[in-house]
Amino acid sequence: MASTQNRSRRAFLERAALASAAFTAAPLRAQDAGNLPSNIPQWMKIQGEPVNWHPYGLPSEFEKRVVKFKRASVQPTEGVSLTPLQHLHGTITPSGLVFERQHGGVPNIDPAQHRLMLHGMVRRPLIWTMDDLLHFPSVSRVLFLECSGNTSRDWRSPVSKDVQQTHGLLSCCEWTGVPLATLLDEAGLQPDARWVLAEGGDASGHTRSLPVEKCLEDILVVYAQNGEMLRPEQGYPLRLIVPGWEGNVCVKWLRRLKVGDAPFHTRQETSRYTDLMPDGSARQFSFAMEAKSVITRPSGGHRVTYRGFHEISGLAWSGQGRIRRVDVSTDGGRNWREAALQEPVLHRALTRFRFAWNWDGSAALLQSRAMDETGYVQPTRAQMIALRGFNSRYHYNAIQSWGIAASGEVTHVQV
Ligand SMILES: Nc1nc2c(c(=O)[nH]1)N[C@H]1C(S)=C(S)[C@@H](COP(=O)(O)O)O[C@H]1N2
Ligand SMILES: [Mo]
Repeated sequence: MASTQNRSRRAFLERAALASAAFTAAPLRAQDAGNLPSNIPQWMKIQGEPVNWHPYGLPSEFEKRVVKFKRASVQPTEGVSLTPLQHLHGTITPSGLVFERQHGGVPNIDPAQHRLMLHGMVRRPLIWTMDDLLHFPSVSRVLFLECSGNTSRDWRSPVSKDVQQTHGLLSCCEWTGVPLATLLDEAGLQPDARWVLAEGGDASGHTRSLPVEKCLEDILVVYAQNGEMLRPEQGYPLRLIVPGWEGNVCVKWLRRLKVGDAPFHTRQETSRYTDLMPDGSARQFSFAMEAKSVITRPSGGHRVTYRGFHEISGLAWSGQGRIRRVDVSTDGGRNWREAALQEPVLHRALTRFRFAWNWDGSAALLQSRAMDETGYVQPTRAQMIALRGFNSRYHYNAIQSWGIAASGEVTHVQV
């Protein structure tokens, strides 16, 4: 059985290799021809740029299009800029491409002047310097960060053109810092402590309440991202990372934690970041990001240029745990087949999936469907609308569709 599968897979790949060889050779521009085999290219004939040309390395000048996209907003300091998921590989978002959601601009904080205060229902209120925090036992975890407003722009109709615009409020980094539990333990929680208020040090007065169980379970107070100190946009010098929960509670430029016996009902958890339901009631404290996935290649704005083998590739994630399985459909959800997951599949991190596809040149409808380890299955758009209606702004996680025309053009469609 296995060997039959291997044989047919090999035959498929051989066919695919032939097909792609026939279609991918890019047309030559006259000025390039001298650099192609069997000539010696220009860049082998002279010395290259000096060692340490950029003491802080930069991407190649040929990658200039791989940038964040700032969505139009009323004020320059309020709004979002989105991660270019269509250009990324693997699962880690380079620090310079992590999406931004700013409510009051990016403060420029001198870490020597930054303090973290912990007070309220604790036995011993404390204030730490950055240096103090760097001396606590540290942990590193790879975790996704997703704004709960991600994908909600297209709730009513497919206005976004590409995956950067549909799903770009999503990133995944290795974060390093101190477990919040360690800091709470230092101060000593009083017996009635139930909620912790986190306050950011930007001009927006960003504050959110977090249940004490989650604070003790896995919330991190982080100072580093992908091996270096946080970027200013991501909360330098200190922020919360709340594994699997909406980005809004990952308070940046963290300056104060206050322990109480009830939630604090701040602006960001009453007027905003609540979910209006079809019956007119509103869900509050809907923290967890439910399982979701999206195909990033091919995706909106791409063009499939040849018949034959293509690797469909995308990302899956769940705030409730590990991704267990991703299915891919090329016919709008009539038939599903299981995609391969890139190991290791990490808890509450992005997971890369891949699916071998032979495009026959006819119109197709690509979809992916994630299932997490709790057994939760990503809903269809119809299920999502039936449950949530059209008046909500957060936590849209329905299956995404990309239409492929016979011309190879890929567009955002909704089914
Ligand atoms: N202090 C502060 N924290 C904040 C915000 C903010 O504007 N100010 N925005 C929140 C929102 S809505 C999200 S989605 C995440 C985004 O984190 P990022 O900008 O690092 O991607 O930060 C959250 N933390
Ligand atoms: Mo957000």
